[in-house]
Amino acid sequence: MRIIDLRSDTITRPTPAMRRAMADAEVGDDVFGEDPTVNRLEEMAAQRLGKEAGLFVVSGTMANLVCLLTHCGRGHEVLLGDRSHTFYYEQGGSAALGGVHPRTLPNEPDGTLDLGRIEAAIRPDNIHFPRTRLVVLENTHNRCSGSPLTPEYMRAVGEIARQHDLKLHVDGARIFNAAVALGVDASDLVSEADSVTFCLSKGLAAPVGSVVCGSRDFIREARRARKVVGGGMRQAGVIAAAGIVALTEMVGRLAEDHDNAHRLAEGLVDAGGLSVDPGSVRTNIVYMDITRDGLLSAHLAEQLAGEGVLLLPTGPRQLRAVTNYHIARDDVDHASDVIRTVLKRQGPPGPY
Ligand code: TLP
Repeated sequence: MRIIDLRSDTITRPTPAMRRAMADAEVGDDVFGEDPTVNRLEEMAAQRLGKEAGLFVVSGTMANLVCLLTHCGRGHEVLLGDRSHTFYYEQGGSAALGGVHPRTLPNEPDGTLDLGRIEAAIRPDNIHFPRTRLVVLENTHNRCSGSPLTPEYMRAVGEIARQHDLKLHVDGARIFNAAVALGVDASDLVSEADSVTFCLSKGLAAPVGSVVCGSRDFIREARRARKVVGGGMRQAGVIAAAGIVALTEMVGRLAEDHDNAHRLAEGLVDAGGLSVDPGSVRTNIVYMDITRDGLLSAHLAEQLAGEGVLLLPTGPRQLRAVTNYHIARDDVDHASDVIRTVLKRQGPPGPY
């Protein structure tokens, strides 16, 4: 059966060039700072994002955790979106391991946080209050249609943070998708950020890894945080080598994923039983809300899987599709045909 896996861009497998680079990688002990391939990746990543230094970590979750632990101490408050990955999907790691107090603000549909709400949430100095220390933004915003946040918006938040002596962290798991969608340099999106993380293992198709970027001093401290969470790796050049290929060869093709995502959304606009808004699809993520009475996402996903189309249920009545390196235009057309056919087969809702 033809399988079209749209559950995530994390499913991407390394390219032949990555596998060759991995086999040939020069390595050393990275905890001693002696892996030349890791060092090269860290330098390249920092340079791409306009920061002084980088730190290679195993995952986006570890990248965000290490940054929050580095910026914040116990009892410090962090302002972040109620739909942000850091709040929603990371087990509350910074609270569990670092005693960091999360304060959520509502994400707007485009992934931003209202500037007035950010300012209003910053605590004055008062013995009753935790100390506000950090603001977290996510770009692109996964649970907000994969929206890219503009350089102007990012700078506006950076300015508020600076005025109030706060730090700004950017979860840029898909920052290169944002840069490509907006036609800007990724460094323009994070010029105000004290730390930024991005994933090599999503749309860029590397098998493992994320990079944290920031000032030299920040990265020195972040390296300690990575070690205490067990993230000190040894001959990690074997995986960093794939990351170098990801950064140099895979950014340019992301526009293709964005076109395909838009095409998928367009193809589903009038599929009965689903609500999809192509206007909200700016990058590689498409959300579909089920409008058919009584139909649940788990059930629909199971039926689609039976026909070879894999989607991710992201709520009881919501599904997500993420286009990626392995998905061609023709796959998208086939997937929307399958989704339409399976929806037709559901028939009218039964009595409840
Ligand atoms: N997101 C995954 C799932 O966890 C939902 C996905 O399939 O989209 N920040 C953002 C914005 C992310 O989307 C993700 C992964 C992470 C951080 C965490 O990265 P990993 O999975 O490498 O820990």
